[in-house]
Amino acid sequence: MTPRIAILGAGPSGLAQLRAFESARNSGPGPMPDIVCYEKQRDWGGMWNYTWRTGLDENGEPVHASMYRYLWSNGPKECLEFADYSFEEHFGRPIPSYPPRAVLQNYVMGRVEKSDVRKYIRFNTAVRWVSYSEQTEKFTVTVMDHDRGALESSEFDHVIVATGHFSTPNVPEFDGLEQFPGRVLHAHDFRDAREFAGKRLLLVGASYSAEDIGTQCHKYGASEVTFSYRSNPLGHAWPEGFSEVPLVTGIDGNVASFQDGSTREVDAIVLCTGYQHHFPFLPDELTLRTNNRLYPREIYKGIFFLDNPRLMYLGMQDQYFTFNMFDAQAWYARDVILGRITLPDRKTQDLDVDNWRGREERLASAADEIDFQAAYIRDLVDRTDYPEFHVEKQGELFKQWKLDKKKDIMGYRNRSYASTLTGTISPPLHDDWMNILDDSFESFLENDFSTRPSTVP
Ligand code: FAD
Ligand code: NA0
Repeated sequence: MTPRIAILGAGPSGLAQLRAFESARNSGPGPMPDIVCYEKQRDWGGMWNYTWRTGLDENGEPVHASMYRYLWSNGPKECLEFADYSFEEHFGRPIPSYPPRAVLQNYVMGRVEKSDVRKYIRFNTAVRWVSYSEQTEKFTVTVMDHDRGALESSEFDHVIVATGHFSTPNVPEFDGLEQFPGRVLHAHDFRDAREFAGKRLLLVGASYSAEDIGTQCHKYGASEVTFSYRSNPLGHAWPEGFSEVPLVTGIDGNVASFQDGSTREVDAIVLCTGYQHHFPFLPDELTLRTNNRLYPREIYKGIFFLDNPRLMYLGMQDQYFTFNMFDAQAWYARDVILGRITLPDRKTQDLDVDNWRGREERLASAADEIDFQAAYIRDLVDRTDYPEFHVEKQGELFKQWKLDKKKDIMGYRNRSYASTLTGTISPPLHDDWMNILDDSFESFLENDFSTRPSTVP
């Protein structure tokens, strides 16, 4: 019997899974499973599809996108490169290390456009519910086909959840927010920094969203940016106009108070307080419960749901590595489904998870975290035919990236790094990142990038 597989989501993780099966199909004969990928958006790309919409989409589904205008990669592209598809192959020439969203999206989609996987995807189709029968050992996946306006159900032997985890906002409450006279929004609904030009902005949170939305609003003319942290400040050498204060204790009119007793007037508040892993289409017994961390507990090898390994999750970790980590997971999941890798018994799986969790809990620095995620990926890729890529070298680039940000938070995107695939050092941006206000695909790629010297760390 040909196994049937449902892939939920056609973002980078779901597409990695389609690409993994395509690669096996192209590399020789052998039975391949029947695959259906359900995607609620009208196109592939997941988080990388920009939309102006917030709240609900045209079908009444929650808007998936948390990306905003003028978003540039926050890590060097050399750390995201697929092992089987270099940036140079895609663009036909070297491009700078920090591309804007549309350029990265074009690269990620370019690989799948060259393969023949689009035919597996049912677009505009939202997964509503997944159940599992112990008797038949099959999953029933119920979806809403918005083109037909009809629910339908099908049976599968394996389900791969690739629905992302940066779409359902974590929204805390602070005293006085309901009376605040300005805009209050979560980072998930942030779209255009120009809205905040001339405004005094308060950002709650001290991670990537706060850092990036704060720097971007400064770039597009916000008059003041205040970060309020719960645990630790971002700690960068911020230029004039920025400050960091402890957690908000309350808001009175337009005056925010903080744990250190300080107060300040603000015009708008953006809650950059992270996201929840949210799977409204799964029953309790199949739901992964975790916060945003490098090694969620309930999944063996970061993929296989311990209580039912026929259910797999991709991309559920906190992420330094992204696209190539999704590949590593997808190739491994594929090989388990094809019987090329046999999963050990439950006890061995539990011990393996405990071992990785123990390591994760002892991590003391960002450099340790990067090494940890690189080791996790190495453990996966060494067991499949995923082309060799230099994950440890990419880890070293991530460590350099961390140092570059510490040195110059507003200028780190002007740096260049060498591809671990081709060895080519990226050309510099055509101007300092702070001066580039147009982030469109066309305006980025019309530059010849060879007129300025590279700034190599
Ligand atoms: P997603 O990209 O989130 O894709 C999940 C897909 O599942 C979506 O297409 C969604 O529509 C679909 N889906 C969800 N629910 C359902 C359902 N019920 N039925 C059917 N389909 C469903 N990574 C980087 O490498 N570099 C960056 O610069 C970067 N910037 C980021 C900026 C922001 C603001 C955010 C939030 C994330 C950023 N990331 C970045 C991380 C990003 O999440 C990953 O790059 C990547 O998109 C994760 O891929 P994914 O496929 O796991 O999830
Ligand atoms: P993210 O920054 O949205 O990145 C997601 C933050 O929220 C932590 O600082 C946490 O504090 C804080 N927080 C949570 N609950 C809080 C509360 N009740 N009160 C105060 N603060 C609270 O989320 P997280 O999870 O990193 O941090 C939550 C992803 O989006 C990342 O993977 C990132 O790569 C991506 N991203 C990328 C870009 C670009 O590439 C831009 C934005 C986001 P604490 O105390 O837990 O530390 C350009």
